[in-house]
Amino acid sequence: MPLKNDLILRTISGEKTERTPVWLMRQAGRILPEYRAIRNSLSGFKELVETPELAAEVTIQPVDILGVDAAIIFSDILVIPEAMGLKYEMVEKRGPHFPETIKTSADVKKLQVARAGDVQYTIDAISVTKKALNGRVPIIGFAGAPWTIFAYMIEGGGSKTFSKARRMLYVDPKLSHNLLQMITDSTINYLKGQIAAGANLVQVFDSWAGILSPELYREFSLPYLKQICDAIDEVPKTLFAKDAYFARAWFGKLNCNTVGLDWCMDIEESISLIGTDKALQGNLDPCVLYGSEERIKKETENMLSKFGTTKHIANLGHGVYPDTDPGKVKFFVDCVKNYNH
Ligand code: 1CP
Repeated sequence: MPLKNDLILRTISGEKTERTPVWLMRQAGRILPEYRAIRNSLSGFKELVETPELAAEVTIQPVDILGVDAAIIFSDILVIPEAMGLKYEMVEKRGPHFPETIKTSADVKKLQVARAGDVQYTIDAISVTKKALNGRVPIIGFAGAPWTIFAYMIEGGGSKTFSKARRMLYVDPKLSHNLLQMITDSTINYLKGQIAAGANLVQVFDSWAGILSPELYREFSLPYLKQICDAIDEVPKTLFAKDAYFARAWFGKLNCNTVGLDWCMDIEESISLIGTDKALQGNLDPCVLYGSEERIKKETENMLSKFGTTKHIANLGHGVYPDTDPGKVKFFVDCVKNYNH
């Protein structure tokens, strides 16, 4: 079915579009009271992720309510470790927790490379979303980057330093590479499954890129990102690596179409490091949305003028914070839509 709004795809391909497209990282499931209403009627986060009709419903909410130019499928990056054999729990108000973690090569041996069918609920959620959207906007599929997934599997949950995960890279590089390769193969299978079900583009989140030194990043993250980019050629690929200042020039050489920037990355400097072949996505500080409408407008327009008229997808520099007023989010979206370059 042809897309009615394909602004994002045309922007990625380099076309000068009628306006800059806009969506927000973590737009589904954080800020909307309509999301909380559904979420509170269920046993927990996982029930929502694993029920395709409901996951589709919360995926579409921001399209209806905020008017964004893409839907990102409602799921989590942690479905991959679970599909590989490491179950996660989502603890209310605290975040993810893995009762078992990876400590030895014997633990790695117990895991399997996941197939797309091992995450059938998200594949099905994409099919249901596709049908319900009826071509209104593109669907973004996603996965965590191998390093970020590895970090949760070793650490067992969120952490400020992920020091157990970083320790593993020094203490047992062989185990680390084996596990990273299994995650990479699983991620490729999973993304291909999402694309077959109807994802129009995919994004890889390397949320914990910034805690590695450039040397470690080059050895333990970049080669696996490259494998993913090279394996996926059906749809455009976006790479978002938080705090990875040192990696921007390397990303310019990867076989991806779009690079996401966080708000601390200078726009002009990023363009010169990454080059003009890639589209760029981002990068407003999510805290701008706590400001007055006047301030939001000023900051948004400043960002839009710096990125210029082509190859830019407006977004925040990381996920929208949960206590942001949805009215301010809508105001941001409208500022982008109304801006005349
Ligand atoms: O009960 C709840 O509602 C739990 C909150 C929640 C939600 C709504 C979690 C727990 N995950 C999600 C959904 C989710 N996660 C999406 C859905 C679509 C969207 O809203 O855009 C996406 C894209 C993610 C991706 C994700 N999960 C990332 C990468 C993006 C990023 O923000 O850096 C990461 C690191 C996670 C792990 C995770 N899941 C949930 C939490 C609280 C966390 C972070 C844990 C930590 O502190 O390390």
